[in-house]
Amino acid sequence: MAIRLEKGQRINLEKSSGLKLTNFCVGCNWGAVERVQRKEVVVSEGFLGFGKKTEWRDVKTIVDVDLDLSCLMFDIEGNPIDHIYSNLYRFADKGVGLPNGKHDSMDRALHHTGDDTQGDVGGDDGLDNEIITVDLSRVSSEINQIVFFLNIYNNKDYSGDFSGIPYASIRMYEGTPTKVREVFAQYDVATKTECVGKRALILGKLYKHNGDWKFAAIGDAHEDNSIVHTIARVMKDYSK
Ligand SMILES: [Ca+2]
Ligand SMILES: [Ca+2]
Repeated sequence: MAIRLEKGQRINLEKSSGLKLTNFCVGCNWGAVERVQRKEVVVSEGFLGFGKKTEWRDVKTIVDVDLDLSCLMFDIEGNPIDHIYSNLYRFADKGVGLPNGKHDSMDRALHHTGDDTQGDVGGDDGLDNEIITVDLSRVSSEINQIVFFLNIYNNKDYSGDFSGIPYASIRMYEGTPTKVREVFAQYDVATKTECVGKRALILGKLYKHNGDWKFAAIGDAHEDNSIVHTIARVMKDYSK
């Protein structure tokens, strides 16, 4: 039975079998927004423009929703060591003082499966749209905490908040990006009332305590308009 995470909850990474969870996926699943609009559509072209017929119909349009799952790694003092965020973020040329996005951690313990810029179309497909795979046994010994967060990328299609997305959830599970074997813990985002007006969510962090990895569900929502703001926030407020 998967743990339903609550804000502020801390859990041991121990399965019901007693074994430790070391190899798992942190995945985010969400849906594109479907809107029904009343539109005038041509039902008959007629002849040379004469006799053209139109009528008003309900037309379904899909609005792409681009959520971005990312993480930052820190040492025990809270100094940044490494990062994973979409490689579509090219900060190095823009003078914002952040490195470009990348999908692999330097120690190869974490890997991002790639930037999904749309969300599920036609309903929940049961799979996560962006996933960071984690192998705790390979995490560099200097890394003491890994903070996961989620942003809504401000694209031309969707500039709303989490509450406007049909569903968005985060989970930790065993399996692969295309096959979920066993869900360990789950956290629903879009249903949280505190996410109204918010475009960034600090999900939680993996942290080492007396040599054991644990997970703390943070669940703090913020209004950040850009991942740049969220990265600065994580470094300042969530790195220790
Ligand atoms: Ca994305
Ligand atoms: Ca999905």
